[in-house]
Amino acid sequence: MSFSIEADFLAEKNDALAPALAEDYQALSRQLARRDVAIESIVGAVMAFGVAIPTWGVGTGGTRFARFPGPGEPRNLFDKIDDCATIHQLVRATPTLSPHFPWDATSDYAALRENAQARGLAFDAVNSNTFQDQPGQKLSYKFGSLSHVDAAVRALAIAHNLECIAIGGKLGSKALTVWVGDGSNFAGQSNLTEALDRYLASMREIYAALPSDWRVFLEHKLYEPAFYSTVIADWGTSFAAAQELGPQAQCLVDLGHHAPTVNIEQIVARLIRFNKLGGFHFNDSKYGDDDLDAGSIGPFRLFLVFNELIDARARQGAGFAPAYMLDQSHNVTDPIESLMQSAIELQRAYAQALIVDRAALAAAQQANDALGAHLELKRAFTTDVSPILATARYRAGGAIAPIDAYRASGYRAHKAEERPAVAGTSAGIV
Ligand code: LRH
Ligand code: MN
Repeated sequence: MSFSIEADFLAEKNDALAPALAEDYQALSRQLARRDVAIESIVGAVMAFGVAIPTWGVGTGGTRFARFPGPGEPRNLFDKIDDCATIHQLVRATPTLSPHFPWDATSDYAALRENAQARGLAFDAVNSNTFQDQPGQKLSYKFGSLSHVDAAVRALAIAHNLECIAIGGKLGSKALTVWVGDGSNFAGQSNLTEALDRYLASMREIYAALPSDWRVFLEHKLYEPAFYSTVIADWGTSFAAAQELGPQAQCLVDLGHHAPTVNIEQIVARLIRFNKLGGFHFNDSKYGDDDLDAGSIGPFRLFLVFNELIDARARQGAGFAPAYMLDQSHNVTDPIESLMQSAIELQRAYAQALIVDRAALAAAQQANDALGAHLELKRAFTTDVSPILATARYRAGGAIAPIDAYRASGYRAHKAEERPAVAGTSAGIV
């Protein structure tokens, strides 16, 4: 029998914490009421917030140097669904999975979909992978994929993306995320313009295969695995490519895919303004594409991204629905704990962005009151909205203190028994 956390156990844990939470909630409710903020509306919005779990983030991640698997590693997508169901059971904010192929390849996608649905989960965007060669693959992606100089390699990469669309269709997905590591390590190694044109020609074939209600997300990245030039290196190239491809093509912003000093919230605002913001891969970073837990390095920057999203929603209305997904590598933590806390940090940034006094902010901006305007954002960012987040979880049947409940449940120890450890060390992200 596969262990799962019992509802009674959770209720017992919550009962012990509920009185203190109610007290903290009342205090925050009074504080926000003085600022004309109806706390109940924020709780409602947080309860409706959802972010997708990256299936590749449910197991322990690694770097090119090494990966140190933890106990009870998920062995396949069904184990990952069990872990994702446990994450959603406790935080009530992660109702979808974003799968990656062929890492998540299986024989029966209908059964997979049913299994996920039975656990209250659905599938968000599917991710293709033309940045690794598969065992027995005749043509290599060593020198690129969709932009490769060899038409046969490009055709292979195109076919893989079409296969991902077909699989996604069986899973109920409505979007394909295309990130390619294509680029060069030496000046002169690649013709920078011809490489882009080959990429665009390949993407046109993938675009043509999209069902009418699907989107394709182009994911830009400054560098890695290429270290001199990258075909889709920045938001400008991604935007121009999406513009050229058509209305179903949009840009995906992975927070770790920019130079350390780049103003990402402004990139988000620009992509929104030009109706090309498709979604996010949330994570955090200090140096490169570190894939650290969202909000663990720069929570203010994460808040500023959500501040742009709320500003845009006020402008664009309900139709504005970027895809929210996490994309992280959990090298030294229990992935379930990191994913739960990361979902909570996104909810925190979202709730704080919702309590910004937008009228006061606009007035200060209009008056060129630089500090006044800044302090309107800081006031929201420095508001401890934890009682709102815990209340949203509690009302949705989750855990008031998810990590404590998870640790007390012994879930990981049970999984270590159920899932025999895989011998040997490895390297790489999965
Ligand atoms: C590339 C990336 C991309 C995924 C991969 C796992 O760095 O962010 O989104 O395909 O990580
Ligand atoms: Mn990503």
